[in-house]
Amino acid sequence: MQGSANLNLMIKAARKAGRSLVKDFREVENLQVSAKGPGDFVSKADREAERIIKEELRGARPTYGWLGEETGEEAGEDPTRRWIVDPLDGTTNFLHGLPHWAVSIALEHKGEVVAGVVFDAAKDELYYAEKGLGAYMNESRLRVSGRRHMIEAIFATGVPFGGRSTLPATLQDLARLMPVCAGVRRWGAAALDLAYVASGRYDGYWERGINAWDMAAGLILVKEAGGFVGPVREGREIFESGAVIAGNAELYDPLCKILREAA
Ligand code: LIP
Repeated sequence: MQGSANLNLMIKAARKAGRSLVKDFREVENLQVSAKGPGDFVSKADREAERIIKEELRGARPTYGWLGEETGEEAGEDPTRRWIVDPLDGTTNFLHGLPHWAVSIALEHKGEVVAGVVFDAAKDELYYAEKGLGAYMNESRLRVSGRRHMIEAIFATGVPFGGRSTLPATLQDLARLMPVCAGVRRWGAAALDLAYVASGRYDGYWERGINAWDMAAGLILVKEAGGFVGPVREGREIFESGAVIAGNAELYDPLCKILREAA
């Protein structure tokens, strides 16, 4: 795919941050056995990845706004464009030496995500999409799955941890969905859950209580791969409500029905 200059810039930044994280990830694997554990080290790795991305993106496009997990929100001279960045999605996996985490970078224009990059650096899988140009993983075009029956479908979600208020609703979702599908996975990285819906590995995904930076890039991957995305509660904004549903063309509606009834 011949992407725009902005997409190429995002890919360059994601690869650079990914290289730094892969180096740190090897160290984290060693630190598991230390008494102190890898907590502080991982926070540093996370912040360093955001610094690298910010330097690349803001260096090249100084007028764009910024929303990053580590450094928060900064308005830009151009109020119509902003980067939405999670330098390390799946931090808990990274911390525990589990190779399932990603760099996530999105570009929003006039409130709509127009380009997204999710880089799974540990597996060297680069997912990217641009509005109207399709979604890709490395060189291959992505399509959502063609499964039509809930009972054959695998869905992903995130189960809230650490006393988060969205836990009861998520448990209710699971109680309603699990008996009628082939399984639910909880792998701990929303950006990759969405990338896996885009690539047809999962048939759908939903999660409550997540942030714009966890999902922004993944949402355009799903849409450009022929899938659908929407809020858990009809009429709400996805980013503002922090609750999202994504699915292939056949199962998005039945999934929404189950989750919205539960809500
Ligand atoms: C995480 C998500 C994960 C979700 C967690 C958290 P982080 O992002 O990707 O799927 O369940 O609540 O938001 O904190 O690793 O960037």
